[in-house]
Amino acid sequence: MLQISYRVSHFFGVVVILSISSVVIYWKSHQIRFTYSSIANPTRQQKTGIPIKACPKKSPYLVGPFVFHHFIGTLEDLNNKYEKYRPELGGKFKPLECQPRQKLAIIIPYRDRRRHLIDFLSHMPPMLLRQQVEFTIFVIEQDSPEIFNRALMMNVGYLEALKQDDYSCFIFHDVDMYPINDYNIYQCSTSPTHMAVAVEKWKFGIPYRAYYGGVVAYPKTVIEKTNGFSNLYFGWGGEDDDLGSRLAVVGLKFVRPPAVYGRYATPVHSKDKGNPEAPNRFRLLNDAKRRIWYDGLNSVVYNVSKIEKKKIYTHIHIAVDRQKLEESVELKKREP
Ligand code: UD2
Ligand code: MN
Repeated sequence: MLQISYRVSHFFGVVVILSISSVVIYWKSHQIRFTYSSIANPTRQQKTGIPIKACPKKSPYLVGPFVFHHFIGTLEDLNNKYEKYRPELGGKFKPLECQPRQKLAIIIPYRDRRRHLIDFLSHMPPMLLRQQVEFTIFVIEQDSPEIFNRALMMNVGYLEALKQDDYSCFIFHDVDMYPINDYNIYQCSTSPTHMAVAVEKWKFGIPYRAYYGGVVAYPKTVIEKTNGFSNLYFGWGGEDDDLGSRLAVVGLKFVRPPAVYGRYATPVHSKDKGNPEAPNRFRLLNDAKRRIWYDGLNSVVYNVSKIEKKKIYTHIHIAVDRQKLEESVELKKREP
């Protein structure tokens, strides 16, 4: 990409300076600079200080299908791999060649999946940079010993990310799902989007039509409308269907990318010890539509035990008191 800039110079002769990335012409009191930059060396444009244009609607760097590989190495190796993209502390990545259109927070409900997390952190940034997206990955880890609660970690991730920056788009993401086509763009439209439509563990399909698990993208406005997500699904299952019910209550429909784009690799894994099937999930689902007004962002309670701003992502540790949380939801329900 070629950029041209002009400024007044204190030098009065005629000089032409050539370098690999730029040509600078000094003529009388004028300085004209022609700069060439490419995504392969994204730091150049930052140094020039030239104001950059809005990113195009479609990134020129997309490659279509690509393969998921396990990463052999440590988090430290990944830090080095991404140094050239100069993420801000906490892992805020920005395309350096243009001004992104949205600020994306990727929220990962998490506990004790280090191998999956390293694979995620290895796999995602290159794709997101090709998509010219500004993004931060937030890993929201629920402290032990309470039973894992995925949707609760989604609420917490949303609230905590907004304390860090004014994100406009939120993608809630399983740590063990890896997109394998970069035309599946990690941005929000005005509608909520279910992105995982061709999932390897279901032979690159979905288990049922209304399925809403794995990866969903919500603009901030939609999360406000649905009062976030339910706080009450402790254990595996049900919470994804609950998300779908909330949308119906506020009169919204989710959209999906075409199946050729919404493809995800999903490594086989066993069930986690701290996440047994939620025994009350069918009962909760039965009144999901009524609970939306009092079970969500307006009744969530939690404590942040630690925030770690790592080089390439932000790791937030959360302590949950189930009894307090359930009481808070109950109190909200009784409010006139
Ligand atoms: C399915 C859904 C998932 C969710 C879940 C039911 C797919 C592809 N995914 O996933 O979206 O609805 O069923 O709750 O259909 N996690 C941890 N540590 C734990 C437990 C869970 O990090 O101890 C996180 C992690 O991000 C994981 C996600 O929660 O990817 C979903 O849990 P899972 O992978 O055990 O459930 P799975 O694969 O059946
Ligand atoms: Mn899984």
